[in-house]
Amino acid sequence: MTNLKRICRQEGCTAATGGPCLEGLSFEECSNTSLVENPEIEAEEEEEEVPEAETVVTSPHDLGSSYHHFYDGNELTLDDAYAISASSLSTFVMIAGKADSGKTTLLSTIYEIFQEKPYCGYSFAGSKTLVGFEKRSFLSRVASGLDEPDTERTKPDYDQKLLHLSARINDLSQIKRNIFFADISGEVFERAISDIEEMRRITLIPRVDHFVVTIDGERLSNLSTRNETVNTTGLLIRACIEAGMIDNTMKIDIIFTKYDIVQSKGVEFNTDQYIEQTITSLKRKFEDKVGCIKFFKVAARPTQGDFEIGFGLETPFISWLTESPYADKKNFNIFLDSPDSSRADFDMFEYKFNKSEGVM
Ligand SMILES: Nc1nc2c(ncn2[C@@H]2O[C@H](COP(=O)(O)OP(=O)(O)OP(=O)(O)O)[C@@H](O)[C@H]2O)c(=O)[nH]1
Ligand SMILES: [Mg+2]
Repeated sequence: MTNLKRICRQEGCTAATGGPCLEGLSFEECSNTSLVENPEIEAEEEEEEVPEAETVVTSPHDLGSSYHHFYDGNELTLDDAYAISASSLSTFVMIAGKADSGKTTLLSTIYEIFQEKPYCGYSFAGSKTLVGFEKRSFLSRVASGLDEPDTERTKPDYDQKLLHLSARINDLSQIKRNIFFADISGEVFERAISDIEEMRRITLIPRVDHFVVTIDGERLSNLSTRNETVNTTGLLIRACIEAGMIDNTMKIDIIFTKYDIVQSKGVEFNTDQYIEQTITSLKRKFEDKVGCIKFFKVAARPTQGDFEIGFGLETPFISWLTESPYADKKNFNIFLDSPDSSRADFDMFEYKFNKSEGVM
């Protein structure tokens, strides 16, 4: 495109822009007119030459505030969980224990009960990980055609993915609460017991509000497996303490799972009495090394006797949902009292993160 334009120096004449010449002359004849360089066209041409910058999006967050992050329903990363936790009061729970001890079943049972009715005075208020829960629950469905309900084995990796649930108190007197569960394979914990470096790879442990350890009631109901089962649990807690993963602020819940089996097959071997001895022994060993240690007998998915689904799970669930040792700390009251209360949990997790990284 040419960059010359017509101009006319005669005041009031519009001939240069296509109007009539005041002198009645053609453009070539009139001495007031001339062709000069057109800076606008030059600028346009320069702009055209510059290739449009390519937008490289490496993260959804690069898209700015117009971007809406949609969760695919699978387990969450820590980053996702922190973002969600900033929206409401939140707690993080880790379920640890030997393989097959019933860890995943605890979580999928809570989810399944919530599908049908309010639980412990709370109603289901959503989940960002419905697919994650469904994957864990589908084997237990009657539709699966299995004689006995089962749960998919959790994959033995260190990729610490989280399941999420929101619940709101039935009278709506409080805002909804988030609860995040880390469901890690028992094989990972079994390896970590004998290898402190493996234990340190489970980096989520120091950041959780509740550290839950499952002890398999079925194995306690068998004379040949009960001692090894209790010893392994003690070793697991000790290994966490020695690796610096849990300290004297951590709330530990010990759950004796499959309590329906304890009350059927286990009766013959005084398994209830054995459980009481185990409680005394674990309290003696760890009470002064952790924030608090509590014990529960649970039949999350009973197959024996008259137990209802989720037997004994209410009390621990309510404490997981509502109690955060970090919220009790004085230095967090400033966040909780701040006008922007949504920051409270995020700041708590930042605190916990810094603490686990040794920054504080
Ligand atoms: N009878 C009975 N069986 C249960 C109960 N809870 C869990 N189970 C069964 O115990 C088996 C193992 O349960 P999971 O929840 O998969 O165990 P896990 O600890 O997650 O196992 P990993 O993922 O391999 O570490 C499954 O067949 C469950 O159906 C219970 O309360 N009663
Ligand atoms: Mg599992």
